[in-house]
Amino acid sequence: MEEELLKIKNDASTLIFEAEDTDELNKIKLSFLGKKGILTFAIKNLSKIPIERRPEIGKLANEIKNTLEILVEDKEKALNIQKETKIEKKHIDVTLPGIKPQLGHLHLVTQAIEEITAIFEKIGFERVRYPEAEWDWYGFTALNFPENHPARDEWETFFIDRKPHPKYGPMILTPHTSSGQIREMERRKPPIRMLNIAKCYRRQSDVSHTPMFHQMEGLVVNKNISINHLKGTLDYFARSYYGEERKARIRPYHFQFTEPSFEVDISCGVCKGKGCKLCKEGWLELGGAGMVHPNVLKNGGFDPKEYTGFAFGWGIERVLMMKEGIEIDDLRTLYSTNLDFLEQF
Ligand code: FA5
Repeated sequence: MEEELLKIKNDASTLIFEAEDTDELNKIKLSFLGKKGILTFAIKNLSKIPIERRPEIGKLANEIKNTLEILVEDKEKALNIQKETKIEKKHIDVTLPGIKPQLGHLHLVTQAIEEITAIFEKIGFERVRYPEAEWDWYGFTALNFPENHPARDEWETFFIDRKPHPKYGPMILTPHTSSGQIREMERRKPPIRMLNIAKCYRRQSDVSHTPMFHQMEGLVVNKNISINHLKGTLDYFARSYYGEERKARIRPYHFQFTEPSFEVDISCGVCKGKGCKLCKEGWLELGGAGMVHPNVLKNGGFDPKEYTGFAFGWGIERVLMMKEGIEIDDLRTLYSTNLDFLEQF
């Protein structure tokens, strides 16, 4: 019985699909779904199958009936549209104004990525991308996170269900672009000027967090790199991206993979650093930065006595919101299909 029903479904779907006009479609509809139709007959015969199989087969028969009805309805619409356009073609009025096709545009996060990349490329940074499915080694261990250290929890990581690598440990969805630091050091010799912009994933979803977001990571490694180079780069970015009059400042902070570590602030564009409702004390918080930890340089294959470096890592969504001067009520809107919101940018 099951096979018979599936054959009816296949036969009917093919015929509906191939119908060339509504008359033909109606005939097909009648021959399968009409009072004396093949499917109607099969459904009536359900009483002949053993009682214990009846609910299952009955459910299948109903699903097939619904599917065929939907297929007929869709085909009817398609045939009608075809008919109308044929008529229109016959009576084309060349004096009527044309219908302007709707123009799309890049998503605002993509726009921001392109702009930020251009800014850093001007001062010699190279845009790279590293795997989103990453080994624990690159995401944590090589970045100076001790095994079982609670700091790992802060990153709320997604673990991939597969056998851990004997050397690199479990596979994860990268929770930050800092995983690119070690990969870049393995790939090339100094001078390194890396800009890694990529998707990151964390087990977080609320008004200011999305499970997938973007980070931009800068890494510079060479001989004699100091905090001055970091500060100069931050000021250059603040001026280029936010506006000539904007400045950056650094405050002490803690990250496992940088020493010393900083939080980076950008002077507020609304009150010009005086303090207002948007910023409170004249500064807006951008994200983290610091001098590359000697252990990280070692794990990347460099001698920390010979080389030093700086790194910074910020959320693109945050960087972008600060530029637009917008506080998005719910960050998740960025990745929704809410066109009313997205079309504004
Ligand atoms: C880091 O991820 C560090 N790797 C940054 C870093 C790099 C420090 C290099 C020093 C040197 P943190 O967890 O604070 O740090 O994340 C950085 C930024 O990513 C945050 O300020 C925020 O803007 C963004 N971010 C983090 N989680 C989410 C999320 N779930 N949704 C949206 N943005 C997020």
